[in-house]
Amino acid sequence: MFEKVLIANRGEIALRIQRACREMGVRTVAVHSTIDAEAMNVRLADEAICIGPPPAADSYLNVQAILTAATISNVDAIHPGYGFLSENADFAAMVEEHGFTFIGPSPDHIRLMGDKIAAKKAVAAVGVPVIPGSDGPVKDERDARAVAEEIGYPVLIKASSGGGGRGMKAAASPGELGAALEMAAREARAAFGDGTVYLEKYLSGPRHIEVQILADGEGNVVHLGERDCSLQRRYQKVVEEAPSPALNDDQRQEIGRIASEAAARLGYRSVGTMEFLYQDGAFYFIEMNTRLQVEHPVTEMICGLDLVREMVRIAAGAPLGYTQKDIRFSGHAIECRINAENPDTFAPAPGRLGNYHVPGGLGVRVDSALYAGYQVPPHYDSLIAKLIVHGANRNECLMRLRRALEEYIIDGLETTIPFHQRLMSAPEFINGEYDIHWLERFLGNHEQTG
Ligand code: MV4
Repeated sequence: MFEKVLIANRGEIALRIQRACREMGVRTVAVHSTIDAEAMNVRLADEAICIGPPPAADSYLNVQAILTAATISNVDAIHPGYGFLSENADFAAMVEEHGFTFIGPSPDHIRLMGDKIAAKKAVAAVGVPVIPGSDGPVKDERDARAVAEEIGYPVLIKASSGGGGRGMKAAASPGELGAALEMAAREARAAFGDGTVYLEKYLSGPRHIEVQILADGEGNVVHLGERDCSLQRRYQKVVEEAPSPALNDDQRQEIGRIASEAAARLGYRSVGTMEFLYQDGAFYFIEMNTRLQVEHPVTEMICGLDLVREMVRIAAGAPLGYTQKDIRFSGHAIECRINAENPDTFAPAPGRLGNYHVPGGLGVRVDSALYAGYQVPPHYDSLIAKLIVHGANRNECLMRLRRALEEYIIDGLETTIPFHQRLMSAPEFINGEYDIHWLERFLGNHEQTG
């Protein structure tokens, strides 16, 4: 087991990783930008190293500074958390080249899954259902038109280096295809430096269901059930839950089996999330994430595993030590992402916390690094806390969530707590009958997806 781990992240996820390490007797090194010097994860770490000024490019994305900090503090391994460098294959490879263990999947798998065309081919080859579309990139309108005629409109043009909705454009008819192709390629080139695009049948009202995978790289793989992440605004998840209210047990077992068998055949190691669109009773793979996800706590709450501990153990060479028959699911969990944003406009609203009171009681978990007097900086993502509740069933979670949201006091800045409270009384949310577009309808802005 590692003696010391560097956590190359900030905020709630840095604290989350630190907690798992501390419970395992593993010492931690926190790296931070100048503005994060007083952050809770920095205070609670065994060592802290400043790696640069506030801009992420100069600090949390500064590979040289992070590797230098790892060398100076003589750590055994680096955990990237999520975001920042967590899915940067070059960073993972450099970490290993510098003699540290990267706590996460192999650089090859990170690279493979970052190329959406290659990822789709790789998982299709190991039995995962994918969305009908082009067999590889579409080079020009003639190419695209031929595929679109075959699969039928509407179609969606997507960036191969994309993700999170950027470089995505829908076309409802042949006349729209040329413009959609051009816009997607231009946006992809600007955002990712790669204008490669591919084409898929556009699913108009799916749910977003993702399967959590855990593998030791020695052929032992388990799935830890699914998460329903359909409640999104501008491709940002706002509420996630496990299990999905849309699936029955047969479907749950089927998609879990497909995902874990695929991970085993790919020789996958560490955590991974296979993202699917679910529509009319069928699943379609869209992407695989090679990182610990923001919403991992809802999975932890229903299966009782500490996913960060499992990542660290696997990276240190331990076998999984259990098989699918040992995984027991219990109850339901829902997570609300609480952002430092105006609850109506969602405009970022950084500021200094006054009174701060965290909800508690049976089945209530808060993952956050906030404290009274903490100054929320404007330089990073606006997520400041995750309120997670667990209950015997979904209704118990809804009651608990309403109660916990009322208890949660964050004075001194605007947060999205009032938005979540409004959501808790929406009939479609209460009934679990929402697809990926429902929230934007509920919020009244009808921006289109593609
Ligand atoms: C799609 C789709 C419909 N049809 N692909 C959004 C970003 C990236 N994860 C892929 N995404 C989508 N791909 C086809 N063929 C709809 C979306 C999509 C979406 C997917 C999951 C969760 C929220 C979403 C919001 C808008 C669009």
